[in-house]
Amino acid sequence: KPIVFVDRPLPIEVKIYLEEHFQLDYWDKQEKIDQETLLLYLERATGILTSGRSIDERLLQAAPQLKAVSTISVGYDHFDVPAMDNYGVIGMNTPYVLDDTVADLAMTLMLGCARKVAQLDRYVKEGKWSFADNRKNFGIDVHHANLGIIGMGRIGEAVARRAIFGFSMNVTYYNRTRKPDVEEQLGVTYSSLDQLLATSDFVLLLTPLTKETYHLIGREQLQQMKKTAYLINVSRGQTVDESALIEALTKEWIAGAGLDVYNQEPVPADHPLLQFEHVLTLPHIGSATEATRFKMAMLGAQNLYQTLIAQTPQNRVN
Ligand code: 8YV
Repeated sequence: KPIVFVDRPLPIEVKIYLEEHFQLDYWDKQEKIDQETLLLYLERATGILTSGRSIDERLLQAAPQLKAVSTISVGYDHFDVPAMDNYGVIGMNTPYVLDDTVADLAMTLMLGCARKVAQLDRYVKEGKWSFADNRKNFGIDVHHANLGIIGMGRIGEAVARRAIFGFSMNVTYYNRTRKPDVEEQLGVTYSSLDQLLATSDFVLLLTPLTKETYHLIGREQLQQMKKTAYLINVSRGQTVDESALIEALTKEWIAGAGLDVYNQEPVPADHPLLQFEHVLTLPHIGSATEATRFKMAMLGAQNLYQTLIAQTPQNRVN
């Protein structure tokens, strides 16, 4: 049986599935793998199942038998794809199975920002509820508001469906390529990035992290947004220039932000972004429901089977 290095704990069913087909080097401990064990596992691995490990030149050099790496995530910005191509290593990800779950979280952040959910939860629990000043508790409407989606992939479509059919929102999108079929099916409108920023009440980031999308939202873009608008990020932290965002929040260029992702994760407790009342923060849980994380782990395992045993790769990224 080919050897697969698994660098994280898996649901038992997924482990059993993998053991039917592979010999496992299985690191399921909470603490980080030590260098010696890592090098030993890499030395003999034909496949790797991971979720955020950098697959770079250094790792590829240490893994002479490696043929395939499967990530339990849809994002694969931790893959150095050109280097993997050079070493003849196939990369795979887990699309589709998380679309609805991530879309649900995007709606959660939007609604949470609009109706000040976290702020007001603290307010009630801290015994501050009084009728005298309840105007401060007023939010803004999500229904019929303008939503601008940056990155119209499968998750973007899932959000657009919720926004249009559930909340009667007007949805515009900006994407590398135009999607006429999605426009027709869902009634979304294509727009330039400038136009989207200037007209949206919620600007939602859903792009993968690439050289082109790194710091896509910076000072200039934040200044283009409405003063009443919220920035929502469920993609990758690096699509936003965080110091520009801090400036925008301080100078009130925008109304607030809903963030699931950050430049550095976990976010350090003293990070300036955490000091703002009107920034809703979550710990990168876009796809984190029991059911979806299970499907993602199983698909990650099946991807290795398809490539290494069945020789019919699926969900390839290179
Ligand atoms: C991952 C994610 O599951 O799929 C992605 O790209 O960001 C998450 O859903 C996360 O990286 C942990 O595995």
